Amino acid sequence: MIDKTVIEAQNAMRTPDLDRDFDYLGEKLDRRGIDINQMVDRAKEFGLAVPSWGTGTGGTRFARFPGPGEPATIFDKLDDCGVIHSLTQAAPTVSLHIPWDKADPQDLTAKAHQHGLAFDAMNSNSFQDQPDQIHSYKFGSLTHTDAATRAQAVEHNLECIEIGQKIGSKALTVWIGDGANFPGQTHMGRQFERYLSSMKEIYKGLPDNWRLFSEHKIYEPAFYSTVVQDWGTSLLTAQELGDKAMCLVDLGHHAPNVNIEMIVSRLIHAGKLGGFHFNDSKYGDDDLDSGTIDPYRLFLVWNELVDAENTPGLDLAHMIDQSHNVTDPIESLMISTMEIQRAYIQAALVDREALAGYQADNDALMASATLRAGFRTDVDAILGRARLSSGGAIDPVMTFRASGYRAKVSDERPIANGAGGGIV
Ligand code: RM4
Ligand code: MN
Ligand code: MN
Repeated sequence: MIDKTVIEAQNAMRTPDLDRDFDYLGEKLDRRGIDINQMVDRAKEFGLAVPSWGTGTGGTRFARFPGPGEPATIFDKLDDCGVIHSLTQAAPTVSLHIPWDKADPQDLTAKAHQHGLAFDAMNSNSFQDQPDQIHSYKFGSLTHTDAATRAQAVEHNLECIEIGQKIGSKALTVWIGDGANFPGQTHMGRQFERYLSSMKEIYKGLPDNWRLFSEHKIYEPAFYSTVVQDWGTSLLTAQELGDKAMCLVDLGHHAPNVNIEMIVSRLIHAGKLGGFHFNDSKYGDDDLDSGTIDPYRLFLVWNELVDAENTPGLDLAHMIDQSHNVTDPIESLMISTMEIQRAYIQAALVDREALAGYQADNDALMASATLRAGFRTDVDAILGRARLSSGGAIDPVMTFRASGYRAKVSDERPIANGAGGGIV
């Protein structure tokens, strides 16, 4: 994969600067009563899941422009995920999408273990028709008016659980595109009832130590109404299903300016926050790299999570869900991994006691300044030191470029077809 000697040589070049930056930041944090080494430990313990589908070049509904050396199989994708983890040391798991990633479970686990990886949540796909499929999802899947079509979609989700059990996954994420393009096209109430009864069938097949994540999204592919369009619907679903059902928040699935951190707070309050799909967006479900458009919002989400980190039962799945249309997907996923980790550490720096005091005194100015002090702190040296001491790269992107990995796999992997649009 990535030659250890390349990582070492790259790190050797950067270690003197890192050491200086680290010492200075340590001194500054000390003045704030923060032990920098504790922050390094936090950064080292942090881990998230990479989406297998994010390792390929994405596209819009207009076009897709493939890059060189794209992964052709799930095993290529796992190799790429191995690279991301070896350089960042912060992405130890992979989230699979079925049927895109269907393969012999033993081969999947063998390949994952080779890279020190494990599997996070399984993702079902009833938003596309597969070649061998009997009933079409054109007019819906879990909510379709036809019982046989719903049963087929339920069956598919149960199969995802079955595959997941064989590879050590413990969760299923359900996102459906069902909805309507025209007012009057569907009866919104009855459609939701059909959704709930299908989800109950899936829930019945969930092993005891598994969780079912319900993922909401405001629109697309349905443009008038979407069945699970908001966190309210997602929460209703999770509450109706039972204890193993939780809500998953994809940061890109809200209208612009929606206060996502407040949604996070509400779901924590309800005991129903299960996990995230991290990405960034400007207009809709843009699936841009995390922290590249609105890093402050990412920080504010993490602020809620750090604030609630000792909540009994809170066990979150941190996953990325992005589409990389113009960048090298490995580089984008590494940048996102580090930006998510950065927001987490910045949130951990917030002086929560002082913040609570200012909130109690209604000192709005100092409360917001206390919060921003975390966001304004450059924690690069903490992240770099965490990676270095775990065997990763101080600068993953530059090390990746120096490794020649992309050129090497370009020679080995078949050239991807560039014609169509779409996410994968
Ligand atoms: C959706 C949603 C799902 C993802 C698909 C590919 O917009 O974010 O999580 O599985 O895209
Ligand atoms: Mn998602
Ligand atoms: Mn999405």
